Amino acid sequence: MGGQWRPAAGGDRIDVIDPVTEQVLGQVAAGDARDVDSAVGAARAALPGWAATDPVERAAVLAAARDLMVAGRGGIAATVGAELGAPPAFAAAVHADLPIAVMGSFAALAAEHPFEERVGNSRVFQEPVGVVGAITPWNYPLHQIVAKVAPALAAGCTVVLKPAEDTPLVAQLFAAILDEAGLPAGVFNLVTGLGPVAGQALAGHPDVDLVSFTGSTAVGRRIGAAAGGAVKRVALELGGKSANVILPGADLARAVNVGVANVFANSGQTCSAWTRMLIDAERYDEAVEIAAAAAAKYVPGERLGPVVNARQRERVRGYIRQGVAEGARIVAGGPEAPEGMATGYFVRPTVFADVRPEMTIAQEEIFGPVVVLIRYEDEEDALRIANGTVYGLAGAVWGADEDAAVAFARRMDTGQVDINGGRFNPKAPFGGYKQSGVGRELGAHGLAEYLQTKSLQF
Ligand code: TXE
Repeated sequence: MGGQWRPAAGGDRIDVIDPVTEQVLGQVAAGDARDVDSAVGAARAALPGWAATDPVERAAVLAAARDLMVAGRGGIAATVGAELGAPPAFAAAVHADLPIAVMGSFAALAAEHPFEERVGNSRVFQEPVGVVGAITPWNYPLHQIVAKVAPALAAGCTVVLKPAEDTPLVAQLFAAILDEAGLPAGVFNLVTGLGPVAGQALAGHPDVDLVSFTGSTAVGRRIGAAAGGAVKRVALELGGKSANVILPGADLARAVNVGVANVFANSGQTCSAWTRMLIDAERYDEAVEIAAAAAAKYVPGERLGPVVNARQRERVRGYIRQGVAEGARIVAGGPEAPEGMATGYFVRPTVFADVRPEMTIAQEEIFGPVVVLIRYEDEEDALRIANGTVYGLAGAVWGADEDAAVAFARRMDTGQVDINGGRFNPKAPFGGYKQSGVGRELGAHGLAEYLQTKSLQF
């Protein structure tokens, strides 16, 4: 904070555990309300200077940070690989390359964005919201950080980040990168610590102007309520239960294989994962066979990493047992530990068939390698099922006729839909309908979250 590394005010530290070996990887400071207060003070002090910089100057710092991330790609991948247990290829291609792409896109956007425009007899200015409190989860540790910090810095805001206690090491690495990129002291501040201690202190700090949170719906709801009470800006990226709708004419093998891969990537710990696969009754049995075969390729400890911690493992296994209890049929995987894996927070890649839309495993976010296959009768039925949860974060539609797939997607109550597979676009807005959240991340919409407008009339 304020350009300095320091221990927590209380002197406590948190162990960081490797989810593969269950051994302690390292320790970080366990910050508390006093540390948060100092960090917010540093961010407040740095705000006028940073807010007044030319956006092109801010863009240059972000571009430098992006270049340092490219140079440090191996270190980023190794760090996330260790603290999250991500397999090396996935750690590099996703946990490093995704945030690099996002940082690059905000560097470009900062340089291009019209921070001032004329509207009739007015000049309209887009000004930074102020001091941002960012609270991030462990599932895509660096991506979640960059998706908040990069637009905040591009906008001219200053930041206090409280990363997840499971994956704080890559956050430290990122802080060092921003410092090396030439970011002035105090513009970015990092407080590691526990959610209910450091996170809560940051979310409730009176001198934070905007709280941006990604995590569980339970915590997000509380943060949203507190922000409403304090009349402060809030952005929430919460859970999902996204539908993967395979229309009757679609290429079934491709849709099912890509669909299974989408869920099992990152051990199922993706808020936008297509965890409900919807297949027409006629081709349902065929889809079940393809999905079960696809799951067999996800060998725990090789292509499939562990989940992040013991609590998540127990939670995911509990959902699998619940699915069985409610009458769904396991066609791959199950609640037991994977064979021969006594160590590590591994869960067997699991495919459920005969799932009814109202079952717990078809309604609640499991956040593990579990996909449920639901049968639909016709397109209206598919739409009803797709829209029949409290969430609305993402989804997929597969169809031989792209226009028909797009028409279906337009009727889905969800913030982002991939058509026939889709491809990641760092400039496309990402965020939830319904209880999946408030606000958008990435691209110009993501930048707008960190700006407020002022108009001068002439
Ligand atoms: O999340 P938490 P958990 C979902 C997913 C998962 C479940 C539980 O379903 O199984 O949530 O995960 C901080 N005030 N997602 O318990 O606790 C915490 O320190 C302020 C979906 O790990 O919400 C961390 O930095 N902050 C999701 C962050 O919140 C608090 C990603 C997220 O942790 C806090 C993660 C408090 N009282 C989990 N308590 C997604 N949308 O991608 C905790 N935190």
